[in-house]
Amino acid sequence: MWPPWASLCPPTCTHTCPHTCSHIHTGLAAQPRRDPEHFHLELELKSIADVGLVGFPNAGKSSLLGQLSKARPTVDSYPFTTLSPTVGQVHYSDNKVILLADIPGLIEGAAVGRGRGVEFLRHVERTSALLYVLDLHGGESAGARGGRDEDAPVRDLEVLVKELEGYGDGSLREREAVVCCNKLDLVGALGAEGEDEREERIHKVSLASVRLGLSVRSVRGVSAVAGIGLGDLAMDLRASVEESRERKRVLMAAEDVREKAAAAKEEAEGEKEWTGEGRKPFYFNNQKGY
Ligand SMILES: Nc1nc2c(ncn2[C@@H]2O[C@H](COP(=O)(O)OP(=O)(O)OP(=O)(O)O)[C@@H](O)[C@H]2O)c(=O)[nH]1
Ligand SMILES: [Mg+2]
Repeated sequence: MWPPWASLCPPTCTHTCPHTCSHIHTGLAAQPRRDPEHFHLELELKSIADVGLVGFPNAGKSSLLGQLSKARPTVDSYPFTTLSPTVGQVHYSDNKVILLADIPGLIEGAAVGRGRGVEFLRHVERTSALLYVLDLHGGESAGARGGRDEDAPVRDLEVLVKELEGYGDGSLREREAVVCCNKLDLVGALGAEGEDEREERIHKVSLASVRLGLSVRSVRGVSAVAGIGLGDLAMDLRASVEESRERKRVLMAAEDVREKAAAAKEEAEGEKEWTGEGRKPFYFNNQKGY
């Protein structure tokens, strides 16, 4: 509505200044009521979670969400079991809570419209951190090679990062992250014998995350089904979220200081400019020109 202060006068007010009346009068004649304006608004729903789980179909995202929180998303051995985002709460012993969002699996080309995952990337847009979920046993790309492929998790990570880079302004790629190598129970021989193989695969993923320049807090080997490494993973997620929030808080404080300094400078320059007689004019709401 124009002018912005006209709403201070009730619609029945016909006074012009100078006058006295009980309501706050703005010094202008009351403006005639205008017809209401009509808008077409398109609202987009975005989940607000602290951590977003991203990974290929079948990597075990929903299984992890189910283990870390009380959420019970559908888990099955076929790809694209999850068709809509699910948010779960992770509770810590000191009563802190963080929210995890499980989204449908991403596939190569998601950023240009393949699969359904990209539709849901908007749900992780506003998260503080990402959890990359990789299938350490084979990974999605292992299928074409007839089963186990020790380099598949690295390739999966590369593809995921490329897809995040291609989404929106590409800032998801820079987000604070934890990489989780799931299905550890299926890699190598059972017990200590298979330890070297498991470590080697996780090491390869760690090297890849450094090479890709991700802001990775840790690379963890876990098993959602066997319950291996989940406590450490939960602690890493919390640390990532807290660090990311702290960084945001510092950036906002710095921005605030910059804005205040700019306003003070502008005001000082305004003082200098005023060469007229008497008091400097008062600008309503700092808006020159009214
Ligand atoms: N052995 C083993 N199997 C696992 C593990 N985590 C998940 N799985 C199995 O992997 C399959 C896929 O798990 P989901 O949790 O549905 O995978 P997802 O990433 O949510 O899959 P989409 O919803 O299709 O994207 C299921 O059969 C799980 O039981 C694990 O740590 N070890
Ligand atoms: Mg799922």
